[in-house]
Amino acid sequence: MKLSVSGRAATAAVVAVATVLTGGSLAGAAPASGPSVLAAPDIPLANVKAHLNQFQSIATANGGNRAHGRTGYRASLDYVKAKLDAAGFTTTIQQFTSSGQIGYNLIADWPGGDPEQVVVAGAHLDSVTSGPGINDNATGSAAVLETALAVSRAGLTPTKHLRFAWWGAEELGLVGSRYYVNSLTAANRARIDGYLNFDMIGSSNPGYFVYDDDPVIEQTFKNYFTGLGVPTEIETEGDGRSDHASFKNVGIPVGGLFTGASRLKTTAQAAKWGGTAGRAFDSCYHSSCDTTAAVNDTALDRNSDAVAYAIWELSD
Ligand code: DTR
Ligand code: CA
Ligand code: ZN
Ligand code: ZN
Repeated sequence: MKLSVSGRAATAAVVAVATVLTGGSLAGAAPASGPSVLAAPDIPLANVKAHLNQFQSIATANGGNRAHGRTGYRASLDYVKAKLDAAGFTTTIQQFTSSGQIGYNLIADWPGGDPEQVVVAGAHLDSVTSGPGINDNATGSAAVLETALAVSRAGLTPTKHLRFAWWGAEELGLVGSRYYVNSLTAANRARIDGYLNFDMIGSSNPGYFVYDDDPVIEQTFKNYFTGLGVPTEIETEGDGRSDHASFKNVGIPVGGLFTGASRLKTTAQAAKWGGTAGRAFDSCYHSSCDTTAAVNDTALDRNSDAVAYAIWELSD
């Protein structure tokens, strides 16, 4: 296990939990002594939703989707890249071919940190052809983007090197992420301490699922939700059905979050999380109704904050 939660991170965790418990802002919450530790920021839901609205507009202007090989995919990538470039990231577009069409991954490195210890957070940016792909997966794409922008706003100087990624052609079978992993040298693969995946984090009838993979990553997410008082369950709807599998298959520790797809919410799950039993977590999964109207704001907000929390903790 290569990821660890250091003393610095543990101090930050105490600050973060205290902030959650008091409901207060971070102002004045810094420790009285010791190194200057800053807790992960509260990711503004409005900023994440603004990205969703942009992805929705891009789909609407490009035939109703943001799928691999379609103009809405490249427009989505250009939107994310422009935000990252303006925020000081070093961005790279990686091109590949799948089903006879050109696809792209976008990689954004935050300058600094130990190049021998790299933490990667990613989300697939493509939709299916049948709809705009807002819960699947503008939500993960927007949360990773807004976390990257928060890193920039904070001027974060993490111990580890931070990398953010948006994958192409996930819907064709994890094509972009597999291409990325296969293109890494053995040495560069070994430098990746962990990969965090976010695919569907604003389902309309949400569950709070944490991937049961690397124990340190899993515990980091669980700690965040425990601080919120929100129970979680292990993700079981499709182990290996998203881009983390590309990393896991070559031995890289992985983790992630998920609010559910086409599986039905049980009575017990509705009792603990609210919502509707006997109904799909996302009844618009892979449909034309996967629009901004079908996103649960509370789930999106909690999960976006969890992304930032994990990035702050695991890069410390
Ligand atoms: N791969 C997703 C949907 C999906 C189904 N099960 C899981 C589990 C964990 C993450 C994602 C998923 C899609 O893009 O369609
Ligand atoms: Ca928030
Ligand atoms: Zn999908
Ligand atoms: Zn997806």
